[in-house]
Formats: sequence, structure tokens, C-alpha cells
Amino acid sequence: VQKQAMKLQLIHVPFGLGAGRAGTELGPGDILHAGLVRQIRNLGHDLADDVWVSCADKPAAAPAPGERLKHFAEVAEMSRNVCTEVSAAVESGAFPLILGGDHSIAIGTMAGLAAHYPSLGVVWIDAHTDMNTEATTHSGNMHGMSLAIALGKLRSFSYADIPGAGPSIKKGNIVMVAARDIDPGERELIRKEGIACFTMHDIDRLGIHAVMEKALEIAGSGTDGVHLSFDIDSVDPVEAPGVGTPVRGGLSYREAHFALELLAESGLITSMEVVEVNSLLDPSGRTARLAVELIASMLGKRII
Ligand code: HAR
Ligand code: MN
Ligand code: MN
Ligand code: MN
Repeated sequence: VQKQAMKLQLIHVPFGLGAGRAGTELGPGDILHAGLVRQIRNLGHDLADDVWVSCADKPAAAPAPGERLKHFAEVAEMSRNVCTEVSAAVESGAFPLILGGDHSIAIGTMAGLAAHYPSLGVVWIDAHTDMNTEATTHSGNMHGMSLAIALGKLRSFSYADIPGAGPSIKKGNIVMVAARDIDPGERELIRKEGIACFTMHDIDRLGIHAVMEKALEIAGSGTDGVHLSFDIDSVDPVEAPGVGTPVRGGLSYREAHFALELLAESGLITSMEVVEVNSLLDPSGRTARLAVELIASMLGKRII
């Protein structure tokens, strides 16, 4: 099943201050360098002119020791800008493909999408659940909070603080896939809210096919759009070594591709982002190349 040709809008977000280690701010450049545009053209899709979101690269101040929201001012500013660009892309009728950057860019992505899809579904493929709040975080790194922010669970930052943002994401529309490193406070919040979370254990038990079918059922029924937020650290570090927070026991190469092929086949996905590629930690460049291959699978590439 070849996906229909689409108009794509690449939105580059070279931001890394939401992560604990430098390097993800180079992600958009590294993914482009790995051949993304050629892949997209080979699949027959149209590309609008690239958008680059200007992001702080140097923090205005070093975070205070014990800071609960590190580089908050920079994350908030980046989120406002990403929200504006994603919203404009949807308005233009294009499929937004957002390239990070660390996973804090998802705050602005979902804020902008929610403005157009008031009942947005979200498929969150990640080794982590990014459900920390200022009360539960151990690291203070805001890329570990993006989903909690989208759900309106932080005291000090919500979509009401982002001009043009839509409403918070409904908890019943979110599904996490490939989780295997969850902090105690995150676990508590996920359980309390009853948010769907398919861990690697579930994938071992049920298989990736059944898990993705269930995920699509959750994110795709009763929703008006479905966003795929793909954290490359969902893939096993053997295949994706260039990530700041690697966790063993992740998706195999084929599980990752098959998951995205199934999402493409469903025809339900209305936007996608790829985050956490850190080529400073991967001189081989294989992580960025994997990101390009996986994007191609999501955009309709088939083996035959
Ligand atoms: N849970 C940890 C924290 O909050 C690490 C999570 C962030 N790492 C990511 N996001 N790459 O998925 O610091
Ligand atoms: Mn993440
Ligand atoms: Mn992660
Ligand atoms: Mn922790």
C-alpha cells in the first residue's frame, strides 16, 4: 500500500537545552545531511520551503543547583515559536514533519496541532514516558516533561501560557509505545490518570503488530488528527547509539520500521516529529541515517 503523495512541511528545531547533554541541537542538520530530502522526493512527495525555528543555543544563565525546570525561559520561548510554525503549516494544508532537537520541542508541536485538532490523538514512541512535573523530576531536564505539560500537569507552565495554542491534550487520546525507563513519579501519574502505556514487556508479550493496532485504536478513535512523536531512543541502542539517554532492550530495527509502516498504512497520521538524534555521541552517523529510513517508512516507503 503506497501512501498518497502529500505536501510536506519540514520544520527544523535545532534546540538542545531541554536535554542534559549537548548535541541534539545539531539533529536537523544531521538528519538533512543523512539524505532526508532525497528520500522524500523519491517517495513522490512535495516539499514546501523549509522552516527553521530560531532557538537559543547558549543559555542566558546556568541553571541553579537543584533547578526544577532547567532553561525554562529558553524552552518557553522555543515552544511559542514552534507552536506558531506548526500551526501555520497545518493552515497551509501541509503535513508537518518536525525535526528536533530534544523532546521538549514536542511541547510547542502539540500546542500548535491542538489549535487545529481540538481532539488530537498522540502516539508517543519513546524509551521514556516524559511525564515528569516540576514536583517529580530528578534531573530538571524539560525533555522529560513534554507529555505532562501537554496534559496540563505542570503548575508553572501550560498551553494557556503559549499564544495561539490549542487546549491541553485529552489523556484518553494518548498512547505510549516502547517505554522501559519510567521514573516513580511518572509511573504514579500514568496509573492515576489511566494513560495507555505499552511497554517493551507488552511488545514482547503481544508482538509489535498487535500493540500498534491497539495504539491506533486509542489514538485514532474519536480524534480529529493523530500526531506521531517519535523519540529515536525508542530504538535499541545497538541500532541508535547516538542518543543522550540510551536504554537497553529497545525496539529492534524491524520492529521500529514495522511500527511506522503500520502507522503509514492506517492513513490516520496527520503530523510527525523525530527527536533526540545526537550525532555528537555517534561519530558513525548511523543514528541520523536510521532516522531518515524510519521517516521514509512512515511516509509510505515499502520493501516491494
Ligand atoms: N525520566 C528522565 C528525566 O526526567 C529521563 C527522560 C528524558 N530523556 C529523554 N526523553 N530522552 O524521552 O530526566
Ligand atoms: Mn522523549
Ligand atoms: Mn526518550
Ligand atoms: Mn530519573
